[in-house]
Amino acid sequence: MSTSDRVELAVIGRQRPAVLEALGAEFTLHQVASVDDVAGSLGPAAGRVRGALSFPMVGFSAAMMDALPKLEIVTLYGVGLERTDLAAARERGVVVTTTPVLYEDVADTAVVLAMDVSRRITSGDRWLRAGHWAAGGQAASGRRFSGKRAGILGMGRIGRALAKRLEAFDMQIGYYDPRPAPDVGYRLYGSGAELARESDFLFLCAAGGPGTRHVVDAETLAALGPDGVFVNVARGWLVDERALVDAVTNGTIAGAGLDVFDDEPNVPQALIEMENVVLQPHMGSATHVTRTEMGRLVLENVAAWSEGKPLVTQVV
Ligand code: 8YV
Repeated sequence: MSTSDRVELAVIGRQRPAVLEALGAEFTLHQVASVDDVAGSLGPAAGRVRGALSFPMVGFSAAMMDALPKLEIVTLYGVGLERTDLAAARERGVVVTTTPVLYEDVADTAVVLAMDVSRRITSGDRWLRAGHWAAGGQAASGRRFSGKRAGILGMGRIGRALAKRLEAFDMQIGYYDPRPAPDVGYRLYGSGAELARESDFLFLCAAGGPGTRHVVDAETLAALGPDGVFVNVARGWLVDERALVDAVTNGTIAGAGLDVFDDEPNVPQALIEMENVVLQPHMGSATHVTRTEMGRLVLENVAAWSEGKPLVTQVV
């Protein structure tokens, strides 16, 4: 195939170098400089691009699809679909794929954050490094994790993987999900606030689709109470972040473990300065094995599409 016959793909964001290298051997890749102006970013290539790589946090809007009239496939490096217009994709005959191999790692991250906050691991580390132990200080005790009451908001694949782990810690598990999951056998509560009232640890694992903004609000945090720990491995906008800042500052809740934020990568300064909060830069799925698998799925889906074979992990 001559260079001019090569299929052209648009690349959104900083995709995995190994994925770009593998695709670059076969396809012509165009990095999109601005997702707000895909057509302007790509110039005449916009009319030739037939596939695109994106991330869930950017997604793929109808306007982005309109900028690429020959688009046939969007591959997302991740699983969140909230910023990808699936209806618009269906209308245009564009297929969308994700990388559904990250649930176990995200569940692990939720456990780590909850244990870190309750057993003061990161703050103890900071305290030791600052020389307080060597200077004769007495580190503060933490809160027990095992055997406590865990509330899971969102009993999807991450929620289920998390529950399995929490059972091993002898936790009493309850959940809230607008779509009940009778097969799990855990107690279903009528609302997030009701669940929070009966929980020592409240885990947010829900998908961030339409109508989910601020599902954890001041009322839910107040219901969790001054001994409660809140963990978010889902999406930042599911929580009223201002109410969360107030809750950890005022002792309305005991602490929080947060992997996601409302306006990533910007994290409220108040959270950064708080001792009873553990922060992660959206790393829930970031293990070598999972990220490699995610990259492999992107490549396999693009290869299947270009060869006219069934896609590996198609959602639309
Ligand atoms: C990924 C995510 O880490 O899958 C998702 O929806 O938010 C994360 O697991 C992210 O897509 C990679 O940047």
